[in-house]
Amino acid sequence: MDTELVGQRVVLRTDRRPDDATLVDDFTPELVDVGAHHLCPGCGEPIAIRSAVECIAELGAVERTISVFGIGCYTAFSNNLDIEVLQALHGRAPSLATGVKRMRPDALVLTVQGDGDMVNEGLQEVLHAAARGENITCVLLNNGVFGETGGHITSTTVLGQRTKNTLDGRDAERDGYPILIGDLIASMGGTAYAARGAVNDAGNVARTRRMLAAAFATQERGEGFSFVEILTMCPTGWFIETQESPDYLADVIAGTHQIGVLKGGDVPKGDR
Ligand SMILES: Cc1ncc(C[n+]2csc(CCOP(=O)(O)OP(=O)(O)O)c2C)c(N)n1
Ligand code: SF4
Ligand SMILES: [Mg+2]
Repeated sequence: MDTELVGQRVVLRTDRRPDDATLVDDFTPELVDVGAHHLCPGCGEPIAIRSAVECIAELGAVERTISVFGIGCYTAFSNNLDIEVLQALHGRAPSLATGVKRMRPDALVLTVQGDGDMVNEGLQEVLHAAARGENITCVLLNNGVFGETGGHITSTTVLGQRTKNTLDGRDAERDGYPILIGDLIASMGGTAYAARGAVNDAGNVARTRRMLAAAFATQERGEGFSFVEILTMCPTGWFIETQESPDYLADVIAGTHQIGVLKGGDVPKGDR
């Protein structure tokens, strides 16, 4: 592959690119290494995590941020991040984060968990952290499936959603109803801020970033537990074409897990 300078731009000459294709200048976001990662094309999780670390950078809190990751596809993406990452046992991130925050009250402490990790494997952990009003921020990447282990049903899978073991869609009589975890957390006394965003289009990414910023601000003011659920695409686990997954998120997942602020202020009008 050859490169040459054309004006201010570096032009790549390859067999596969048209001659006038250009490599734009370095848009590498601070804190995110764009080296190879192992998530699927079209996965929403890297977008959600990138949004969180960009908020942390804007806060100027990079050096004192300690994140605690659960176990799921997103865990591998922690290798692409230049922030402190602790690895929790499956479902236990809120308890580990509690210990970190109590020992290091000046740190900005967040957890990153999937729906299988948080709502199946470790539901009591996040509920008790919220009930105690722990001054931490828990981020949920909700794709409605155990993605890493093959796309099985989780407690957030919506009615009618196809998963590996509900190929004809989740059925309430057979499989029960989904847990609306964001609404449940919002109903708890120790929760100062709760919101549900999504990364299926640019508008929702921007909105989700405002939610993350509001959650971190809540923690910085010492107001108690903050929670941001982010709906993420999982075309592999949903068994659909990659390009269909943003609309599938909007039509199927967000129809039940409705996007908006669920508790607390700090978000501009237009978000509920
Ligand atoms: C105690 C324990 N049980 C089960 C597993 C297997 N396991 C690893 S990742 C995973 C799925 C996680 O799903 P989710 O949290 O929704 O994250 P996603 O992969 O969808 O991002 C499971 C069940 C494990 N590692 N440890
Ligand atoms: S299986 Fe789903 S959650 Fe996991 S990397 Fe692929 S698209 Fe993302
Ligand atoms: Mg999941």
